[in-house]
Amino acid sequence: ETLQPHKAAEAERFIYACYEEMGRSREEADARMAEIRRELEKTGTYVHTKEELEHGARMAWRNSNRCIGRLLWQTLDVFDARSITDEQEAAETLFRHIRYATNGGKVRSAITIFAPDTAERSMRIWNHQLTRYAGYATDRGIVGDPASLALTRICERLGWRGAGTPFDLLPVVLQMSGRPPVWFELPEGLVLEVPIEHPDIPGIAEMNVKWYAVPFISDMALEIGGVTYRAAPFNGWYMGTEIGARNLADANRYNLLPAVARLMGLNTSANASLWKDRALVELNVAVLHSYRKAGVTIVDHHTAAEQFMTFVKHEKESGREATGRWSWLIPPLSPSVTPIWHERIEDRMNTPNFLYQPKPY
Ligand code: HEM
Ligand code: NRG
Repeated sequence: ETLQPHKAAEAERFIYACYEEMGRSREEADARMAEIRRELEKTGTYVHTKEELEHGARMAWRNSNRCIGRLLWQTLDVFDARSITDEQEAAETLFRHIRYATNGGKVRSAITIFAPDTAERSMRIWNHQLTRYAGYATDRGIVGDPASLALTRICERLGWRGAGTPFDLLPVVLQMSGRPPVWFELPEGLVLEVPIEHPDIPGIAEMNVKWYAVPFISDMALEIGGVTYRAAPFNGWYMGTEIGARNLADANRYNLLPAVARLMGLNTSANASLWKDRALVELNVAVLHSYRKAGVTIVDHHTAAEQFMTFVKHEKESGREATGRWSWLIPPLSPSVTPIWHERIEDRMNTPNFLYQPKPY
């Protein structure tokens, strides 16, 4: 096995850090490393214990430099799905995760971890998120989420047909190694959605815009101690600006700022009227108001930024230095009004972590 020296080194760095954080003795870590070395020699890989998997996933969240929500890294619930080799069972496991995390709106952070790429059979999830809206190119322009154009076409080639509304939930597409991809429609009623309305601009509700309650990132690889889990979908809850300042506002997404500005009676012909800025604020007010009214967990960017500063402080107190990518941590609305704007933070990559991986399609 040519990968073994690298893998042993990665395993060693993870095991000693993990066991120390879990309050295990040096002897326990030594014994575990000896066992891992024997397993590596015999099989070329090694299998994490449940607690290594659980703490490793939490460390990966803690090390996610682009994430502002890391204060709560220790609260991540970890579901072990490493024994699943069947698409149907995998789909049901994903639906269970969605139901557990959504929790009627009181969102719980969770991750489901499928077999690593070293397993006899491993899986890839083709979707970027478990729940996302389809995007269709029509003669009258794009309907739905332009970010989903490519995956939507692929789903259609696989035989899926959406209703053609701007908010059709895509099916989940799963591929086991050595097999063709299989798609599963999300069960009716599984995905909680929030109609967007504004506390005092009635026209906003009439736009009939909605968003799903919970983001489930499903295309990143989870790397723990030299082992790569390519299907490890995770979720927390939304920060309002992700929806109000990006998904609904970006010109190449739902592009709602001109419509909101018109509802507000703003002069959209003069940049200097700041119509985009004013519409952006009200759209974000609407998102936070709507999620709150629907009883769905969401955090505003000011609170999230304060929580992030607390995370940085806790890390220092724990003898670690928080790392982060400033350009992602500052929110896309009023960034200089949050404490992160005035902070210096090092963008160093620690492991365990979540990594981008090549698209399977
Ligand atoms: C990125 C907030 C939970 C891992 C982000 C971003 C935000 C955010 C605002 C930037 C997204 C963007 O600009 O597209 C939160 C909040 C959470 C939370 C409010 C509430 C609990 C989690 C959890 C994990 C996680 C549970 C993993 C276990 C990540 C990763 C990224 C990220 C890996 C980078 C994604 C990418 O590069 O596209 N988070 N997060 N976050 N978060 Fe969190
Ligand atoms: N901006 C994306 C979601 C990225 C991850 N954000 C989180 N993650 N909040 C969007 O759908 O708008 N999380 O695990 O909670």
